[in-house]
Amino acid sequence: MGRWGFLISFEGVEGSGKTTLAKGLYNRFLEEGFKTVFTREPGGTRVGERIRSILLERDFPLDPWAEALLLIAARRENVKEVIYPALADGHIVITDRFSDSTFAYQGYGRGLPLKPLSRVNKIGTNGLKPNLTFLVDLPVEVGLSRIEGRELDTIEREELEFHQRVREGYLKLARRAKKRFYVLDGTRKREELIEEVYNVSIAHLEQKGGLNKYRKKR
Ligand code: Z5A
Repeated sequence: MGRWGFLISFEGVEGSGKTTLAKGLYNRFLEEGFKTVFTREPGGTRVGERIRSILLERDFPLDPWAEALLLIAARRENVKEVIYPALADGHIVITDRFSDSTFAYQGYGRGLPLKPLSRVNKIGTNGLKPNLTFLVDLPVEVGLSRIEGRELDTIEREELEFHQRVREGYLKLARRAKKRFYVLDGTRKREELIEEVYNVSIAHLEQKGGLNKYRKKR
């Protein structure tokens, strides 16, 4: 277990800036000589990217459980092929979305019951949970206005109330797991946010085995 790495997830509604922050943190870690891997959900593997296209580029309705099961299947592949091997090799793994997305979107957004969703999700994750989750919170109108003008995917085209339920759901999840979640105000400047995300991550890594454990050998 001495070599076991550290898993950081980024969560938030559309246009919250979580991808910008996740990639910003990843690049900063690389510059500082940390062993780090970036992945995203749905995606991260060949099957995951195909599932992503099915879900986000579809123009046909899909049963909410079918949607959840496809997302969890993609997660299982990502955990098995990318996340778990990198953690076993002592890397810091940064994932743009993870299980909390399923609870927020399919649970709170689509209305699927959380308990069974959580049980099925456990098969996808093999019980793996992030060590640290950044929730980038902001009013959904602000997030949606940031992505205006680009071609919207199937979930982005959902009604405003759906996105509001997702935002509220995320905030409930964060209140329930205060130790793991760090909530950021996504309306702030991105440079400031990247700095904060980096400093908070460093503090957690120091507590969990010290920084040298995660540095590349020179
Ligand atoms: N989904 C799900 O339902 N269930 C699940 O279990 C999982 C996913 C895993 C794809 O996710 C979809 O999958 C998603 C949920 C669903 N819903 N949809 N659609 P995704 O993460 O790939 O897609 P997304 O949420 O739509 O991401 P996004 O639109 O790329 O947004 P973002 O990652 O939050 O933001 P960004 O790309 O970093 O930034 C958006 C824009 O804002 C961009 O122009 C930036 O330059 C700008 N930006 C970023 N930060 C700032 C700040 N601080 N100020 C001003 N402007 C900023």
